[in-house]
Amino acid sequence: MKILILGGDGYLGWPTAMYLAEKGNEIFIVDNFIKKKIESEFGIKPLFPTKTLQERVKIWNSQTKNKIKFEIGDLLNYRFLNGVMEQFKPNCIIHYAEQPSAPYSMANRERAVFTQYNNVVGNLNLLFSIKKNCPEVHLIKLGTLGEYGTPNIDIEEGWIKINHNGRSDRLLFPKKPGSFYHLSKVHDSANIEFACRIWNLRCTDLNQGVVYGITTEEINKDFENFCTSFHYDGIFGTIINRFIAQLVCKKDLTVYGKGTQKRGFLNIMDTLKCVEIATLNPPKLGEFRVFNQFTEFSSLNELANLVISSGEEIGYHAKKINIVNPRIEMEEHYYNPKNTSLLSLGLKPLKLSKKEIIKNIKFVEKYKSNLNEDLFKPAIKWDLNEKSI
Ligand code: USQ
Repeated sequence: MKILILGGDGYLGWPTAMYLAEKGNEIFIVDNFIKKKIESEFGIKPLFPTKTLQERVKIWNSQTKNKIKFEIGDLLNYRFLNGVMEQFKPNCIIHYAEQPSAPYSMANRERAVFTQYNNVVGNLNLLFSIKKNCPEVHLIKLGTLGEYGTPNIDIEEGWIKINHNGRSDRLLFPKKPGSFYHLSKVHDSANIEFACRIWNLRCTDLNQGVVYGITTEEINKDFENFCTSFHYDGIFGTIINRFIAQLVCKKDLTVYGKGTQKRGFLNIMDTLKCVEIATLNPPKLGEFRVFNQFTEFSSLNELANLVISSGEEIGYHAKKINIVNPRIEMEEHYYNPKNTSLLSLGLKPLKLSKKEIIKNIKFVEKYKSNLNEDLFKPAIKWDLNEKSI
């Protein structure tokens, strides 16, 4: 397949590019380096020193017959996007190219507006460009499980049948997201569903949980050259990766609030498998298909306890601390999201185990001197103060 990977420099985009190239697909990456710009704004860096995209692609192409191409550019630049589509003519597009941080989107008005403008308009440009250049392409869009929030009913995969006053319909599942970032993905989903309905486009929207992990088979081949951007800070760092970094620094694991919040999560290697499964099983033209992409769910306290007990096996004595929640989110709630679609298409999930956590602790230990403890504090509060408005 000819696969265009938008956001191919990121934590997930780069490993996806290598993984799908290794499977024999022709890969073309686009990225605008917005994450690097935000890193500089906040003075944060990924834990492992990553090579530039240009260097990584050059090294990858010198070592394998499955070459990767790339172009630096922005989805907000419609002319650029059309140029890529005309030149590459993809039959599959994987769209990761969005501002991915919930805290960033909650920092102030400017960053909330930027997040929604960047994500929603970039995605709209993509839909128009698909309609113009390749209406049969399979769009695989990275959405988030956080689009649903924590409703007091089971969470279906994107759609729900509703009976109301004696009539029934199949409607998009109601959304109750928890940040302006998560909202940007809700708006994307609505726009894509509309485009599938009126223009006969086809899309798989992957509502993904919180990803953890450091390595994939391709990264393992040459860690120093191919590692991806692992974050542990309060802007881009996701919870399990943060807990592991905190443990290695012998700091308390920062559980926000009561820690009874439940979240779905998955290993970075399962992200790649899920995306691959989607590429191999495209929906029909006109179909807007939604998969909930996570393999397990549990409470934040349970996650912290698992990281602590894993650390104990190799001599760490960490504890968790329930700090005042910087976010506004439900802490005690019902949670039952469904995830049967990817399983029925053959996903064999990796489980979060002590062994897996210890493996990741050992990677982080090697780069311990790069860890900046100041970045463990939650960077942003959801309850804006006047200055930030
Ligand atoms: N949390 C802590 N302690 C921390 C960091 C986070 O208790 O040190 C809590 C948060 O309050 C939240 C949960 O952990 O309840 C998850 O937070 P997160 O920062 O790991 O993840 P989140 O901001 O929700 O966003 C991440 C990705 C995003 C993706 C999303 C999936 O950054 O791109 O869309 O996970 S989901 O959470 O299902 O929406």
